[in-house]
Amino acid sequence: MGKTSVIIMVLTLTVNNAYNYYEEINMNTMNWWQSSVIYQIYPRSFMDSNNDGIGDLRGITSRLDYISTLGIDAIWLSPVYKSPQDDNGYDISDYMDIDPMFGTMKDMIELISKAKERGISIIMDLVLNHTSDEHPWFKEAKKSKENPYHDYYVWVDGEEGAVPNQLKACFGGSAWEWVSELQQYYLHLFSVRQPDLNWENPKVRNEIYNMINWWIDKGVRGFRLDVIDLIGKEPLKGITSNGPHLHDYIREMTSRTWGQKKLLTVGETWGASPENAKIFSCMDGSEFSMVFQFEHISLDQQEGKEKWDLAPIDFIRLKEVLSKWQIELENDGWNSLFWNNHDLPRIVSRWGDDKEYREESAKMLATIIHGMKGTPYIYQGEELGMTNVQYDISDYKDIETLNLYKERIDAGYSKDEIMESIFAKGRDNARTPMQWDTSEYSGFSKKEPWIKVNPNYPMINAKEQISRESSVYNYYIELIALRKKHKVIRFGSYKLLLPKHDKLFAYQRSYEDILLTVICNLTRDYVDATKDLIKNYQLLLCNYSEIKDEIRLRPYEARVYINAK
Ligand code: TEU
Ligand code: CA
Repeated sequence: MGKTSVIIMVLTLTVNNAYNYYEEINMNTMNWWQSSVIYQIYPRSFMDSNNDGIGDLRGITSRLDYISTLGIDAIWLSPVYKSPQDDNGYDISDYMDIDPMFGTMKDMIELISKAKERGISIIMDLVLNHTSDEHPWFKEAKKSKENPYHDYYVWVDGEEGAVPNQLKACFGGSAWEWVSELQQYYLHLFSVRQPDLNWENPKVRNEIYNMINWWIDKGVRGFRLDVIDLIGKEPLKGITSNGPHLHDYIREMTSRTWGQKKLLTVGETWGASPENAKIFSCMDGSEFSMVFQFEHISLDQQEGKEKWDLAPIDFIRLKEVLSKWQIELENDGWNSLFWNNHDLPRIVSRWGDDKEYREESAKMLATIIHGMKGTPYIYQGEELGMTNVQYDISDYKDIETLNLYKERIDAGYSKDEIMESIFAKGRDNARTPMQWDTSEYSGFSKKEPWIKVNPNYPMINAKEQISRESSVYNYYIELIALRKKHKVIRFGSYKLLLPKHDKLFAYQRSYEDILLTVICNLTRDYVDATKDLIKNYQLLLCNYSEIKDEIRLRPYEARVYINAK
């Protein structure tokens, strides 16, 4: 054992504050976020402290012990800035204030410091592609073409009714909105109430960098950057993601803000290829720590169509895609690892079995991700195996879902067909209140929440799972602890085993002389694993309580082996 590792070991034993611990590792071998596991919180659905039916900052602070027990290093908070909430906070009207719905700046500072006491960092969500239409910049910009803020947004002269081009907004309809007072259109790649910022304007960039530095000074330890691959857009040429100046803007932003500060930065990049992701997550620190790529997440939709156009998942493709990202970013760049976020359906309902084998399949899917190299993200409730919902259309709140419903009714789809898509892919699946216990409204609030609670909360809730050793929650604790314990999980190389097997996802990790093998049964069938995969190995983890048949995997069984030495 080298001197360095001795120092690190002593530090882990004696220093409770994870900050110092990671600083120490930093100097020697790696970045703190390469050994970290991140927990995403969607504040309006996590915990309501003042019983108005909406989750808030003090609610989060009150549940820090729950998060800390999981073994989490950092929390990514979806936006809590001042916002008219047209898109649940992804429409910001003041980047430097907290929305009263979520609390106050004092509550935010308290959350940062209470989290820090537990060695947990706070990662803020930065929405820099667009603002709310109620942002003072946009209110000014709309006043006249001469207004100093006019050029903060993207405007095109034109005639009413003749949009500049066919660009579509993500939430339906044209991406261009007419303002008759100015005889101009403005660009909105999302809702009409989310006008796109003009990144070509250096004043916009300056304002943004100042704001970011202001948050860094408040003690946040990183940022998730919303749809950041869109900021280099050239809409009149039809270019939205990966525009020609994208990397210039990101490098400038990095050097003017978090550059030398050892923060975790993760860009949301729906359009990233591995080649591009290597640039975004280049280890020289010139851009981000990592990006969220969505190739695996987009596999169950019809090619060239929208996410609502459902297609069955092809497990061989899933294995190919995840393996490609593991291998491509092995030496250059860094992967994020995730199944879920606030925009995605619950993974157990999506590619597991949320009925008979809910716990087994939730744990199996977790094992796939948590055995890989990268930084894992857990979305609130995933650690309980929370499931999708099927509500009446009048109970949905998400702007994307509601617009889709109208658009497809108008286009002649049947109601059943549309609801099938919403049940499978709607964003509200992820946004139902956190299920804490069996009391009314699942212990999330004492008042009726802003969105209905999933009716299965009496069965699926944190209180029950904390108390039961075999729960999904306790399995996540084990997975996180394994990552911390074994270098091979954090840094080992990756090799897909049985690439053509359509039921098993098996891979091997290796680091120095240590070999780790993960074998997961993706189906509800019994499957015989080939004997030699596990010869001379010892079992580290399994999602069933005991193994009677070494060779045969039960429905959704997951096993992690390490080579015996
Ligand atoms: O999401 C980007 C985005 O493109 C999503 O809207 C996604 O495409 C959609 O859910 C899939 O159809 C980010 C945020 O994560 C999302 O919550 C925001 O609504 C969006 O940006 C606009 O800020
Ligand atoms: Ca509240």
